[in-house]
Amino acid sequence: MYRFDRTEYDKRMEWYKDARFGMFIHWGLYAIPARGEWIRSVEELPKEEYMKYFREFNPVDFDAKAWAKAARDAGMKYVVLTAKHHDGFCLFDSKYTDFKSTNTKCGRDFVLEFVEAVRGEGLRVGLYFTLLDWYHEDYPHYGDKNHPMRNNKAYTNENRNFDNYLTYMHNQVREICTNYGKLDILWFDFSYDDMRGEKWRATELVDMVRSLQPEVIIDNRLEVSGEGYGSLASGNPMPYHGDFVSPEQMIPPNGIQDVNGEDLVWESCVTMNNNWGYCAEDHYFKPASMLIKKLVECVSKGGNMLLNVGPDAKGNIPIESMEILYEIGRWMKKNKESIYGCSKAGIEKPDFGRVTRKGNHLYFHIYENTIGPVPLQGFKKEEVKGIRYLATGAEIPISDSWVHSDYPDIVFANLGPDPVLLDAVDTVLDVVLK
Ligand code: H79
Repeated sequence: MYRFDRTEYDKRMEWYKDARFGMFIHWGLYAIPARGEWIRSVEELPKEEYMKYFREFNPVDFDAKAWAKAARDAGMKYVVLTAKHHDGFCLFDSKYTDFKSTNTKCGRDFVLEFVEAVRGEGLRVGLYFTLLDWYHEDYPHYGDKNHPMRNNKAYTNENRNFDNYLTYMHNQVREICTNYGKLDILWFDFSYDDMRGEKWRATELVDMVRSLQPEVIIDNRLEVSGEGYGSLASGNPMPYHGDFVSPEQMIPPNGIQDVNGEDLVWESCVTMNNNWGYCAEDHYFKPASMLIKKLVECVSKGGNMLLNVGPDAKGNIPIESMEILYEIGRWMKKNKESIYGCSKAGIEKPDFGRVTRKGNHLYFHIYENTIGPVPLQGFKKEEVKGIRYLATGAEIPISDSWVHSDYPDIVFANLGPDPVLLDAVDTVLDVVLK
């Protein structure tokens, strides 16, 4: 019988809840055609056609240290790399397949280089591993009738032995949990239709993972991927319950709670443009200021943000992404205290922005000008020890400018000559309570 150990759980989740901000990296053969990571399925490419990218793959600029440094400079605390995506191509030296990076021209184990570089920057390291496999002969290609993988001409084998596939998949998970040192996160993707839970032999899989990596944090996609939050939320945790909920390309409107209304741990994974894998034509990047706001939104709702980059075929993170990371990093250097270790403020979201909280610090993120002094609501005037600009430590004096004759109970911050420009993110007030 499985018993959920709350103490153990809280202990292993501690660093992760404090971290709040991580980098997702989608990278593989699909960087060469440069039309996103779903290309083989969406364009129904037969195996032979996709193999051309396997023969060509030679990311001469690959530099795991550069990726890790970009993440650290952006203020991210952990990095998750696609060890294997749905196309089945392994960025690690699996002994169970030939379809791996060590068998390409470059002959490198990118997962090995990655984990070492990420740890070298003092960051936590995670591996993404998909449960699907479009390369393996025994993977049953599926889908509801509207799904592009239904009757996909690229996958024609009929005599599949799914158990065979599961053994293969479990063997590979054992490899990544054995050969690459301590992993902080295992990010499984994804369950669908009736392919969930024990269909993946999930209890056995998680037992194995935990025996090899006792402290690893696992997402909830062995159970669910967007169809509800999983069994931890339902109050009846299965042995393979996820450690965190994994909303994709969305930020939950009210954070995420279990059946008893208790806050759950969650992480929104988000792309910078509209693709996970490198897409040469997709220049529709969100501005850095918007992504900073989204990060603050996640934290203010008690969650993490995992922000994606899709390096190109040579191994470079796209210049647009580097610029965004740089901008976010500049902001994080000044304002990280309002992110790390922070969570919900427990007060109503103000019109002009959002609030995060850590202990007796309320961090007011002010995104737009109010007319006149900014009303800071959600606490009493008598409770305030002081107000500072988070970035500089400059005092916002406790003075008459706080008092508005019509609203004697509300604290107003007089930002004086520093206007908050439209779309600005750099006015963060640190309200210290007694
Ligand atoms: O790895 C990223 C995605 O490739 C993966 N999860 C994130 C983290 C993912 N796999 N499946 N899904 C997400 C959901 C299915 C999306 C699809 Fe489609 C909609 C598949 C087909 C239609 C988007 C549009 C992808 C291809 C076409």
